Amino acid sequence: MDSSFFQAYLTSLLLLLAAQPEVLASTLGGEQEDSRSATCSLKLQPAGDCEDGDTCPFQVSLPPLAIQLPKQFSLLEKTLKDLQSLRAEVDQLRAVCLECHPQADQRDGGVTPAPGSYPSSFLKIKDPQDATRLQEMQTEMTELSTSLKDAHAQIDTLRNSLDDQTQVYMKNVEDLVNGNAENISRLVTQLNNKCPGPCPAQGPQPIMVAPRDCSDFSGHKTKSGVYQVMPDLQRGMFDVYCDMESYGGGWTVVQRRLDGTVRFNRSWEEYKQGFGDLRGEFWLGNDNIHLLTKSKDMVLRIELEDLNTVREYAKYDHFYVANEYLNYRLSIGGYSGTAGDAMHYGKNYNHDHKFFTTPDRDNDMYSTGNCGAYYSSGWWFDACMSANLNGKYYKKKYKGVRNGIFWSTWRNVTTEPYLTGYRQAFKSVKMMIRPKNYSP
Ligand SMILES: [Ca+2]
Repeated sequence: MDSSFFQAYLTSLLLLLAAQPEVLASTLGGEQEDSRSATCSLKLQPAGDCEDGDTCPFQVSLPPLAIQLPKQFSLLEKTLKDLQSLRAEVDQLRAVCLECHPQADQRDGGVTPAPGSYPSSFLKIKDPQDATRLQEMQTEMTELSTSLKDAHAQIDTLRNSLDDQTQVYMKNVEDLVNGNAENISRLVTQLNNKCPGPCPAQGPQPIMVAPRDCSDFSGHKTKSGVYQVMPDLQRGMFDVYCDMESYGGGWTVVQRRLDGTVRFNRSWEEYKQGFGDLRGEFWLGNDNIHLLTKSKDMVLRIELEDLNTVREYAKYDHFYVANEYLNYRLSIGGYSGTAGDAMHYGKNYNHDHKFFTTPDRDNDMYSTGNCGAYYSSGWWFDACMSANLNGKYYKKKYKGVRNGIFWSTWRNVTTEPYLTGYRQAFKSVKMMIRPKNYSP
């Protein structure tokens, strides 16, 4: 606005001067020339020599110019000043930002500087006391870190030392045990050297280990006969017949039938204690059989011979008779042999897991009678039987109640009565036991 006004003013003034320079000079001069010359100093005067022709240089001196502007121009001036000030501040801030730029990059990148590694520009703190405190904290942190590393190293050292000490301790214990074992071994050797033969009766008598069954005589008893065994210390020694010759020997015979001289129609108590003659016919006794089969895992071998001198056998790898409180319950299994598994004839005739029954003690599975009484025997009756080796001894085939020695899987034993009316009889029976792990 002011520039266009000034241009108009200048243009009109120049046009006036170019048209009538002398008139302007006289008009402006005239009667008020002195007074106006003080306030209006417009002068047009030659400046230098004229050149060829009519071109002469002139100099124009313009009077001072004062223009009255609207009030808003003062606001404009103030705004310009504010802008100037603002620009200075922006420049200052830009300079500061350029200085701060490296820290901004680090924060944006998520990188946390290590303690004590902050750039000096980052730690610029205006208050000198704060800066000192910060420096102290940095120093303390460094010292704590060093202390922590030292403690860790000490713990490792102690741990290694403890491991070493434990190894040394265990080695000492081992050496002590080995040393004691060597001492005992040396003492035993010395004692053995002092007594090369039977020791004289001095001091306590050496404890003899009693044979628990006939297998313990193996190696120094080769002849079959009656020997003493002690399967249980409380029961003490008792006589048994040992078969040391059949099938590797070491057999403890629990039952024998030979000639019918011994009656087997006996009471519970007699079957409990045993009866007969160990060198002839006998029942070893349920208590003794229990102790023998409890002492070791036993196998049972049954030898059978009929009147036609046919011999067969049945072997059971498992044979155990429980105590009297359990009615001498039978456990039998693992059959092998030639006579057939008459102890497990079928679902209705199975002697395994059956109680012992005598004519005076009914523990059988036959609900309306006593199998022992009916068959004149003591046995592990079911309801009633597919085997009964304690039946009557018949010296020939017989008719009527099948109360003789019976083995249901014997050849023709089931069909013969229907064909001939006679029942099978057996000449001899032997039941004997031996430890399962026995080796002659
Ligand atoms: Ca009954």
